[in-house]
Amino acid sequence: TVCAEAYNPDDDEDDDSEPRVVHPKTDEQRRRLHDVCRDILLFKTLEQVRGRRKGLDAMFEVQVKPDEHIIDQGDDGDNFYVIEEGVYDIFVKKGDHDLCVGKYDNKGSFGELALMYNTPRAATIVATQEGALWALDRATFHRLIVRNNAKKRKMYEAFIECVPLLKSLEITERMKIVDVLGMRVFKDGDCIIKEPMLFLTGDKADCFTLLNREKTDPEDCYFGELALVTNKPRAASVYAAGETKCLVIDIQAFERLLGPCMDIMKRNISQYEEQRMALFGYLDFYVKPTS
Ligand code: 1OR
Repeated sequence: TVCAEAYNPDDDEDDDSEPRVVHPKTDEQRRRLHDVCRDILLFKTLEQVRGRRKGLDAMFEVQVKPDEHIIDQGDDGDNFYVIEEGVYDIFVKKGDHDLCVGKYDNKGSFGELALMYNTPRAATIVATQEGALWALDRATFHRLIVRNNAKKRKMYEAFIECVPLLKSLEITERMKIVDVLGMRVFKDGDCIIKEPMLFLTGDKADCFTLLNREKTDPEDCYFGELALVTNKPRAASVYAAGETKCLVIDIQAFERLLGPCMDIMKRNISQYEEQRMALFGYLDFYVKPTS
């Protein structure tokens, strides 16, 4: 069994030679920002690397008006956005039309793809009402998140390779999964997966969970099957025995990155009999997402 290396926070170099962006905030602003960023997975692994603080320092508040385009598909990426409030439609070009493919309802984040992969904006984001966002500039995003991603790739590469569901992905695709992994830590006795599911905001599942119990002895390293957190009630509960670290993937982020990979996985089904069961459960969910 191969498991992920433990992360050593001392590895984190603090390069003060680089300009640091700080937008001063009132205590009240800081509190609000802290609240909305708490569940943003991209920030989750930064918690251990001082970077989170820098990220929050650099963020600035943006008030938006109804019908305002926050992002236009095809543009260069300027900022990453975290939603404080408001409803935002997501449009993707299909032929001459802009197709509405989803929306953010008062939570979540967007605008990471262009910054992470140096690509044009992949979708258009339009405010449907007055709202407020927190923005993080491209340079700071790059310094914090993209650099952190390189470390995450090293840390979790081996672990990800062991997850049957993800085995059939190309290495580059697997690495993209790593980019959107976040870490959640549970204390002894905490219920990780229960009925109804954990990681539910409201009553809807929005994360996958990969169990990654870090132990000194790699042979003792345990990870569950990829436990897909769906809206369906689970037969079993999972409790943390000792401190347990869970790698979690935001389902929306997964879909954004790997929609096309589903085809690849489907193609491979016949070759990977063992994966079949896992895949069917997953694909079933993917093809017919519960609303
Ligand atoms: P960006 O920097 O490319 C647009 O700027 C943002 O819209 C993008 O980052 C994502 O954060 C967000 N496909 C691509 N980008 C999406 C999508 C999406 N949904 C939100 N964004 N979808 C696939 C459509 C074929 C929708 C998946 C649910």
